[in-house]
Amino acid sequence: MGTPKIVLTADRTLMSPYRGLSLATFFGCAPALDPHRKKNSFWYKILGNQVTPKILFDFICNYIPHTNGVANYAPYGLRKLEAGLLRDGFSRQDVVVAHPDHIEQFIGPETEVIGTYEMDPLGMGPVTMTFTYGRKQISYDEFYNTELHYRIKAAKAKTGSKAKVISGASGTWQYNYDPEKIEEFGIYAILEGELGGIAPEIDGHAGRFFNYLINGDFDNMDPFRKRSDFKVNIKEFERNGKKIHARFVNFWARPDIDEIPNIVEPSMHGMVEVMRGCGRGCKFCDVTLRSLRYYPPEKVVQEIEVNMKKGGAKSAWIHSDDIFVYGMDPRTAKGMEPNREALEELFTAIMSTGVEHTNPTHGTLAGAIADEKLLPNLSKIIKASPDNLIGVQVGFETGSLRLIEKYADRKLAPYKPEEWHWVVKEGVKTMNENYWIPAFTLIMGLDNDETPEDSWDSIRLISELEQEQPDAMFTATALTFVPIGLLEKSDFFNIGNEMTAAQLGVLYKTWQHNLKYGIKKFMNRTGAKGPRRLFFNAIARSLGGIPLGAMERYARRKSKEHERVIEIIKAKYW
Ligand code: B12
Ligand code: SF4
Repeated sequence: MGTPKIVLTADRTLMSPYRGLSLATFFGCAPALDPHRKKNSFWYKILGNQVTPKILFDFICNYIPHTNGVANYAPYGLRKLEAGLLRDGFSRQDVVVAHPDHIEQFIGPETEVIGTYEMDPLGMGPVTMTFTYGRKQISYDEFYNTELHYRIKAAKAKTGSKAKVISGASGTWQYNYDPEKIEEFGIYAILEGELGGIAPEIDGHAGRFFNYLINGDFDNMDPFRKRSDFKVNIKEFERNGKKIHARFVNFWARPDIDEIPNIVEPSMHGMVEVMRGCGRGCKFCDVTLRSLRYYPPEKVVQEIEVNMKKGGAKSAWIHSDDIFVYGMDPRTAKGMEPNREALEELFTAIMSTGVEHTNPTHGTLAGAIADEKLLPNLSKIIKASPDNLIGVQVGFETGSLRLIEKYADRKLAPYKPEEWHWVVKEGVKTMNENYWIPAFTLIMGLDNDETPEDSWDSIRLISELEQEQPDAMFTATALTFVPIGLLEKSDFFNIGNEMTAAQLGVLYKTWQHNLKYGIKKFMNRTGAKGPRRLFFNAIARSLGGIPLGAMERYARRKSKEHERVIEIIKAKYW
């Protein structure tokens, strides 16, 4: 292949199977470099500026395979864009989804546009901000996104290519906070939505958008064009006394299901969508801003078949912002009661493809328990068992009834905010009984409105779960608040400077829980007994104990109150 008109790609952190370890897919959020590390420190002598050793990161974040530089798998959203372009008149020779490590071979004088899929380009996502103390360190997401843009820039310079670089997908809002990067990376334009961070759905207009780009229509486009179209917004930023101008293309659309093309090449991790939007309306969430639509089971099956036939997929990762909303008619289901028949039909169709395993990306606890037959029936269909556990990401958010009512009351529907603790406990029990394992996320510093009492509510709720259900299987990850969704005008929660003693307690409690759960799971997996068991136990404890030890040292440095919180947790909530 020569140099096609349109080159699409994503950085290494989004183009890796992470050796098949599902939790490792978030490893890109880990800190790569600490620019402030003191040169005379112990760690500087060992690792220089590196925080997570690059050799370890690059081993776990192994590149996807490629065929002559063409990526064999790509992020699902990028596959949608590719499919939209092919549908809208571009030929296969015109469009390539390039492997990031071979990007140079596709960039030349004939290249018109280079499109990058960016989920966390500057390391400002919630997981990343937690791991890098609020971007005081540089994450691998940012590191490899920067590397990709530098490679693109160098390849353009080498070949004299005038290709326009366009950044798309959910993370592009981050450039508003660090606009110098737009110039540094040589980005022509940023595609962004009109509200709350989430990317505009380009499915129905892929061809038109790229034709505008190729024809130079965005160079001087009238910013007052009619609303249904793309609008160019030349934003002005001031940084260190210098004015920066950058081109943003704003767009918002709600494509009907038949305007959303099916992927034609395999997606990363065998992921396929079954719905868009969620409808529960949590204020801190951006995906709920996409309106609710469901894929019919046949469309889901067609995409899974692409992943199976062309990508050798044996499992289907079902993208749903809340799977238990699938098929629901919000006009009639006032209490968000799940549509069991629609869900059964969906999962029956998914299993009919012959996949060995399937699991949804996200679900809610309230949805899981609102119909007592739902989870048992679904588990039967998808053959869930102790050897086929169903992992799902679930929002725990907070143990505070005040905060849950204020920011996420419909997350609990059909239950009431005062029933939240019961919903959490019942949800974990029901999920576990049916072999589902929730991976909980909590929000630290929600809208900068979290009091110490709210944090203690979270600590107590996790502890009660552990006491009342000692065999419960779940993980809990506390993430810092990032202003997206309806709270986009709020400030970031600055974990590096603003973490209260009680918030440190939440972080400590969640790590401590994961350590206990992780060891238990590991022991069950290895089936180790006797001295081997003791040996593995010691290794797991010392590795898992590293973050706990770091937090204890942090507490000692910080204040007596921080130390006291850790002591209380150890004495009362261990
Ligand atoms: C799957 C997924 C992942 C997978 C990605 C696997 C992979 N390699 O593909 C994993 C688990 C690794 C992951 C990690 C992270 N994720 Co994620 N992830 C998702 C999820 C669930 C689905 C993404 C998806 O495919 N959506 C469906 C497609 C169709 O939508 P889309 O991607 O936006 O694509 C459309 C448009 O953006 C556009 N488009 C796509 N690409 C391009 C490119 C160009 C050039 C153009 C012009 C247009 C364009 O066309 C598509 C069709 O309309 C979303 C939730 C969601 N509802 O989207 C969160 C989501 C994108 N993730 C999010 C975040 C923050 C992260 C992390 C930073 C972790 C965290 N929570 O802090 C990391 C960052 C990873 C990294 N290395 O950069 C947030 C982003 C929020 C925001 N607005 O910033 C989301 C929205 C979840 C949420 N609400 O918190 N994630
Ligand atoms: S339930 Fe989840 S996806 Fe739905 S609005 Fe709330 S946080 Fe967003």
